[in-house]
Amino acid sequence: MIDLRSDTVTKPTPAMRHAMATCEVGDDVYQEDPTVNRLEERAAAIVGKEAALFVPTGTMGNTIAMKVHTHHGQEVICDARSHVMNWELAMMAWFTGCMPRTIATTDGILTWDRIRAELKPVGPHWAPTGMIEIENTHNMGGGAVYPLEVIDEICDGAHNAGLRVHMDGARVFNAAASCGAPVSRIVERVDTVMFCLSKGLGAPVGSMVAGTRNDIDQARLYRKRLGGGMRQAGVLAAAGLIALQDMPSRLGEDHANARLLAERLATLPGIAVDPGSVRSNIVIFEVSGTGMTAPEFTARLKEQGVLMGSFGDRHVRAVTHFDVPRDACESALEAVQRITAQ
Ligand code: TLP
Repeated sequence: MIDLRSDTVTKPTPAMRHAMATCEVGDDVYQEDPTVNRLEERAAAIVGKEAALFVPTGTMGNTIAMKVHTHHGQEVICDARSHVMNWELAMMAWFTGCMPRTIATTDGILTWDRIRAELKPVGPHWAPTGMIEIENTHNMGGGAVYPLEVIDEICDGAHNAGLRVHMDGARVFNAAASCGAPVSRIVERVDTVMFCLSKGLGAPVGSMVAGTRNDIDQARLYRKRLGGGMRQAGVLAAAGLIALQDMPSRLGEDHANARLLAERLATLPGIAVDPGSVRSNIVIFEVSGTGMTAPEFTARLKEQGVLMGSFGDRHVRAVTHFDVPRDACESALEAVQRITAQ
């Protein structure tokens, strides 16, 4: 099977498995796992923040960050198709007690002007704005990448308004590979960033939340409350360290493969996609012109040995990653060609 459903499906590399088998471990709830400690220090240094926390999932990382920045009864401003709004089982409401205040966009990229129009002060009738959340790259926006100046403007505007900004940077290393700036520059002005080791970076498990020492001390307590206090987690952190060392520099290959997919898909009958909009490793395309619904399309594709994800009735997503090299992408395209020709 050629699995393009997500970059979450990547399997640990031999170097990761070796590191997992041989690393030193301790009890991380006592902060005594030397490998986890090393990963947290390394991650903080790479993103240019005071401290970082290893969490089991991106969902937990986002949930914790939003809890650190808000109080019950506030609003979180985010894009209407953001992961925190649509894919995290309402954890924002469930754990932080906040409501999302969503903004509709074409590609998931917010601007300060759009955000400013939604700010709410304390008042007798409404929930005040608690924080701003932005997603980079934007998953359902087809892997769209925030321009640096847009992030800076959002952060400056938010800070002047007394608000904090969290970046869901599940794929922020893809954003870095796409815009050519280091992750530390991308997240320079955001208050916290969550990024995943287990997506394009290929680690089997884990995400990081980074921010000020004070925020991360609080985040550690929320992680424990959520049941995320892991013990000899060094076996996972060891793979994360390899992910940070070996994988960011190769993400450009995934982006080139995504571009190839989009360019060839655009030539096939019934498929609509703008290859120019593909900036990272995600391609979302429309299949209604083929006469098939998106679930029918992906079911047919599966019969041909290719897995992609369907979103709603019309949209299909392909995500390129380490375990699907260029020749496998070409085979996937041939499979799509076969089913659109039938
Ligand atoms: N995204 C998954 C699915 O949940 C949709 C995927 O296959 O793309 N933020 C963003 C932007 C994400 O794309 C994801 C996962 C997460 C957070 C959550 O990470 P996990 O799955 O580790 O909780």
